Amino acid sequence: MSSGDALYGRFMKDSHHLRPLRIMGVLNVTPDSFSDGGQHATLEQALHKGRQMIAEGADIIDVGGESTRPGSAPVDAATELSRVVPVIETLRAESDVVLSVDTTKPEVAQAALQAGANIINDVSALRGGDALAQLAAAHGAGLVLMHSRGTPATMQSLCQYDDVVKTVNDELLQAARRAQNIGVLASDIWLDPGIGFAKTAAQSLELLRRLPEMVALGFPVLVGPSRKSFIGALCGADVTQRLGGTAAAVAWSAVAGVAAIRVHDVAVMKQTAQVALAIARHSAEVTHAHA
Ligand code: HH2
Repeated sequence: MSSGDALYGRFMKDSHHLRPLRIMGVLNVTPDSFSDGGQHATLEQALHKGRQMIAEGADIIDVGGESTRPGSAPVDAATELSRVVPVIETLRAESDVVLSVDTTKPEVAQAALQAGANIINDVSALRGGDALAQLAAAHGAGLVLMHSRGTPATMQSLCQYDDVVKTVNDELLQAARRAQNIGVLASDIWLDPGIGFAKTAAQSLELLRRLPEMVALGFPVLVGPSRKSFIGALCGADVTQRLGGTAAAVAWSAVAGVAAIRVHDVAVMKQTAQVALAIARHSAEVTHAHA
């Protein structure tokens, strides 16, 4: 039995780990994102999708202006800014929903925070320097630290780990300590294993299986399995046909105790997480009562 199994057993007996779960809806204002590229590339399309996800009950909308899929082309800051800032400004004027900006560029993060974003979603976990943590600290914003290696051009050749879960957890903890030293509150730091980012399908599955080990680090955990290639590798499903696989990963992650799940299909995944949590809570209570 791995330490992940032991932790999982302990968590199942302790209903307190099943804290409220937030659904983060993905809003890619890009022409080339891996599953929805070009679908919300204009301001009107992006706002339509954002409003739809808010109506479906998204707790957070994650606005991104640069694809990070393997092989994607880098985008300059001016282009990224022009994609995300008008969307954030408009949604902020219309709604109290929590807004995050998916960027690794400090100038984009700064403009997004000024436009009303509440969270910086950094898929490089501060590999580019301290600037994103400094901005989060100065604005009292949340900071997502997602594990990745290399760039979209190189990440698929960077999947060598002895123990992928231990390495990812250690590296994220180091980044979190850095952010705390810069002044970001521990409760504002979210850890994310970076499903599919410099991870094989087997490694992504292992990170999901042992999510309770990341939850046990004490920071809120965010996970983004939605439509990703590990589902295609398992089921042979095209990127447009991965709803069932995504739902399985969402149910599992909810029960594992994550604080938030990043998804493209908000309504379906919110329901999936709600039912999974209700089942887990009930069985945890029953286990408790008979312990
Ligand atoms: N995955 C993607 C992008 N940003 N951020 C976090 N915190 N966690 C993730 O798992 C994550 C992320 C990739 O998905 P998507 O945004 O749909 O695609 P693309 O990068 O091609 O725009």
